[in-house]
Amino acid sequence: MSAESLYPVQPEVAAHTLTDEATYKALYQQSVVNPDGFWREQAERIDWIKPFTRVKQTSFDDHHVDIKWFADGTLNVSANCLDRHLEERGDQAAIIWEGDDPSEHKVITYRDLHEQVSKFANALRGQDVHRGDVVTIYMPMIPEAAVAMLACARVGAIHSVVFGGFSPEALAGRIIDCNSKLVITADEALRGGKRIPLKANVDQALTHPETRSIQNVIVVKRTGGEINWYPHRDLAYDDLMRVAGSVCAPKEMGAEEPLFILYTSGSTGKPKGVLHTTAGYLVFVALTHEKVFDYRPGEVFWCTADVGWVTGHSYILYGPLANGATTLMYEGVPNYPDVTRVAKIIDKHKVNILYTAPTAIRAMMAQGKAAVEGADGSSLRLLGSVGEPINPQAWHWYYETVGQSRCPIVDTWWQTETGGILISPLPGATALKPGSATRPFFGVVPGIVDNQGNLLEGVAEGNLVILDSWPGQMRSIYRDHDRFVDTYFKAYRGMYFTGDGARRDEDGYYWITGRVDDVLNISGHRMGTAEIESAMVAHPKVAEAAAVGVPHDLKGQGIYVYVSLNTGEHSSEELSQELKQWVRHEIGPIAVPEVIQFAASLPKTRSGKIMRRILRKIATGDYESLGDISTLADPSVVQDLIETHRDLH
Ligand code: 6R9
Repeated sequence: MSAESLYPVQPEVAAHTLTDEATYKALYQQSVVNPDGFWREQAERIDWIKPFTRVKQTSFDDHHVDIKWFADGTLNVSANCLDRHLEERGDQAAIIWEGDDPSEHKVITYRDLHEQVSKFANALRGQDVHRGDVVTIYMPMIPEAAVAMLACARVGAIHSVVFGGFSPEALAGRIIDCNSKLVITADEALRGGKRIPLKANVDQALTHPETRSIQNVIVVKRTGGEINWYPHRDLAYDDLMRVAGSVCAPKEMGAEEPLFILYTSGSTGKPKGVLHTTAGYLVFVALTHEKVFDYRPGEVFWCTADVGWVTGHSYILYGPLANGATTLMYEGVPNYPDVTRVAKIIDKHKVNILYTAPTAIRAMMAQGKAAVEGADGSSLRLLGSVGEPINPQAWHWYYETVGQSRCPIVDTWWQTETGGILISPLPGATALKPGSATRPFFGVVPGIVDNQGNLLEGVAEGNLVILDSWPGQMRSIYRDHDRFVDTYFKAYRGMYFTGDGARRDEDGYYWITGRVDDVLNISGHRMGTAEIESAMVAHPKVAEAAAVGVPHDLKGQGIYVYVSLNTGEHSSEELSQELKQWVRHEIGPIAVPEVIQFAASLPKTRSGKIMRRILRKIATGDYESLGDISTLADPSVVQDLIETHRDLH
């Protein structure tokens, strides 16, 4: 590592930090030597109804993976995010909402939010929604999405938020998998000036015969656009709120009762319902939000994620609100109406901490300095990155152009499964290296193993595993504990396998090298190649499909799909367009392939396995290093693929 790419902690940052280098080292040591003691103390940051006596009861043994934290304590998440702040900061902004249209914004105080959540929680009870019921939330980025999530937590219902960009098909699949009782949606979403027909998508999803578990659909009016109304099923949010009482006792929940399910893509099969529970999750997101962002009371924190992803759950909603912070929620997209929007929002609301994704940074960077044209930016103190590895070029641009070379960048590595940040710099403690997520958070013990599962010491590169549990860890896959164990604990026995590759350097810093499984990362969103392939082969003309990732300047990765057609079908540009539309319909816009290459057949081993390694190389035009192709059932397939690729490009 050359000296010029090391950014030591700046003196002004060190002078004000909550956690300096010595504190980090001492606390980290304590957290891994005596996790019980460390987490017992950290758990005091939240309010318990009944205090816990047991702290950590966890086993990564693949015969009985079992993860429990603070198990005999009771609490309520919404009371922790709202009620307990009323006395001290009832009139402080809990949510600053910025509309898609720059002329629209709202400030919601803790008192307002508490009242809305209490009312909506009463409304949910009125619709017979109680502890353990699953509620699907398919919403735009509007405050009512936060109200809906917190109201579920208040009555003990489990929310399953489905990103508003998913198609009716994908929504139906997620409703069916968790047997959800209720859907909360809006008439339409607004993003980048475009309307997205959420209610119509719900209507279509619910035509699926297996979605009969749904009793009602609650509809928030966002745009006032025209929608169909089914009186036996649909309820207007405003009508419910008008009559709901504003006093609602929070349900006393066990520490290990479910808080939410969030579907995420894996390397095989359909999306997994990642299950998070109550106390451990809340302690972990509150602690990471405070320490990683060095958050101080009164500051404005802006996480640009959508609440449909885990980043939105943990760092728009639960972490900040548990800490009594002011969280900014933005309805739109970073480049609407133009590339200066992010900088304008920062100035307008005096944002102190910005947490965004490399894909958004690259999109701004593509416009050079135009992204900050006319902006002041002096409120900013800290920058964060999440979702995919940040390339050093984007890091430097972010640091210099957005952060004015004053603001540290925390490159935070974590996953839907981990609940919160696991590897990240702490701004006052960690010298930065562009492109490295640096060091583990308190209580987190990463390891690097080779393909045989041997733990590697010192400088090493291999598969990233975590050796012991942390409170924010997922507990199971909803109603499929065996799949949970198979997916995460079988590859390397006794360890949690992340699916990522990583390198550890001479300073003990971690560099995430990307997924080592068949999961793609498109603009920071996870997409399983298996999901794209199964959508493709569902098309009547398609015989077989294989999806691989190719480097993409803005998205990080783009999707490249090889398709072989049924006998009698012929490839054409029209069919290629039709198949792209098909995937959009089956999964959603994020899954639409960049390129479809038709192929007479795909390269397979004699046992019938598709050799993706070869397909990846051909997709990037790297024909020279295909490696050994003699194990293929029919090596001549490769030449055909190369020729078609040449013609396409
Ligand atoms: C929080 C989130 C998880 C996957 C993860 C990894 C990639 C996330 C990263 C990063 C390098 C970072 N990832 N943060 N890679 N550096 N700072 O994104 O969750 O949607 O589940 O994705 O994203 O590959 O395994 P999720």
